Amino acid sequence: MNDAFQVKSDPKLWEKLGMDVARFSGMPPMLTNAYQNIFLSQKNRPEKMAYFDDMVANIHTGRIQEIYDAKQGGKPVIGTFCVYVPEELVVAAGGICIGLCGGAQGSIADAEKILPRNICPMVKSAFGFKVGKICPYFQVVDLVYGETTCDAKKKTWELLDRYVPTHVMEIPQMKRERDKRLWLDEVKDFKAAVDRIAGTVTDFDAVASGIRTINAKRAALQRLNTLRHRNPSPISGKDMLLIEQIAFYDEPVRFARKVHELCDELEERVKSGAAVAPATTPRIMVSGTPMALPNWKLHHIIESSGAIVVNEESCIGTRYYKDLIDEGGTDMEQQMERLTERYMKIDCSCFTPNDDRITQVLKEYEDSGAEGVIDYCLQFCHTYNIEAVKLREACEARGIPFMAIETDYSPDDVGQLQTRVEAFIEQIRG
Ligand code: BJ8
Repeated sequence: MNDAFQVKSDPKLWEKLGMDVARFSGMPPMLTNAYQNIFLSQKNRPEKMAYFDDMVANIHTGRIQEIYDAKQGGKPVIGTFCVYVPEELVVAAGGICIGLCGGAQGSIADAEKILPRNICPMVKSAFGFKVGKICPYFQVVDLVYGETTCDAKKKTWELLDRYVPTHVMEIPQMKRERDKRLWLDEVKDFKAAVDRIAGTVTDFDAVASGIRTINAKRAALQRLNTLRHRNPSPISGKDMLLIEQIAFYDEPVRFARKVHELCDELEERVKSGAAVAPATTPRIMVSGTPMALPNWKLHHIIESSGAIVVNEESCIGTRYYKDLIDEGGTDMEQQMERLTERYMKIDCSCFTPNDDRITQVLKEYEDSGAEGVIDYCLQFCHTYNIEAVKLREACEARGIPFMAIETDYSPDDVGQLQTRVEAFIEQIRG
């Protein structure tokens, strides 16, 4: 345990961002405590995790200051809620793209003063952060870009627009040729909107550079995910999830460099046999809805129950980095088409049919050397919840142990989930 670790505070900066400083001041100590218990209590962590610990220590200060300074320098800062919004085009315009999905219970009461209670906790958490003025990222963005992936999101954006300018990108729900054309137009509209805020028109070279930068970030995560699949695992599932979460707010070039430094260390660990758990530890793959910061609930339950998480088939996971954009486009039109083609491969359950996702889950199960799948569904997410039926059938047909859970951010069901996870691990152990 590292008692010196502390999530830092900067009330003056928060004041400048128009936050509810008095209320937010309680957040860093709470996060410090949770981080020490969940992450720093782990044994034999890779040394290069120090950078990512530091990113958490600076989550409300140093990184916010960087973004604030960039904004003062005229760079556009855009918040997003979904991996369908192409961050390459924000980077191409010299801007910063921040994932704003909410993963905390603390902002849900703020949201429930306005929104119905029986909707997805991720939507409520994000909305509550803005309404309560208790998220520095929400306060620093110029505008947010939502999408039409699910009903809870698309209707919430209409209300969110009262608090922060909210643009909405239409994501088709099928992948036919006419849907692809619609999507291409949406991507072009997005580029125009970003360019307007940046006061520029990004040209071919700038877009090529944005694509290279984000491809490099995704490639670094691919390398890391391949290394974490080794048995015995050189890194815990919790640390991997944390890195996947940090990917949504760190500066992309620095982030990729730090991920590669960690990979270099993991390669050494693999050679020397240094691991975070013995090779006999039950290996679990998690699939399903994303886990936004600081949602570490399921991973902590699984890894405290004697198993290790070896893959996240999730948007904060492989769905974010499994595909790269073809860099061979020779004019702007081709670049946009190739970018759109890559985004069309994201297999979110908002699509119908979405059988590619079932195939992908089975592939990742094989690649990761997992011994069971836990499908994670946030409460009231109907598309993932119903898609779990097909996923269960596909897993059971192949003899893959499968468990579906539906939960939210509240600690109330932790005991019950722990019991179910322990029984599942026993089933894997045979
Ligand atoms: S591409 S998974 S990031 S939409 S969990 S808010 S769908 S009710 S998050 Fe997602 Fe984009 Fe799809 Fe990925 Fe709605 Fe479901 Fe909540 Fe969801």
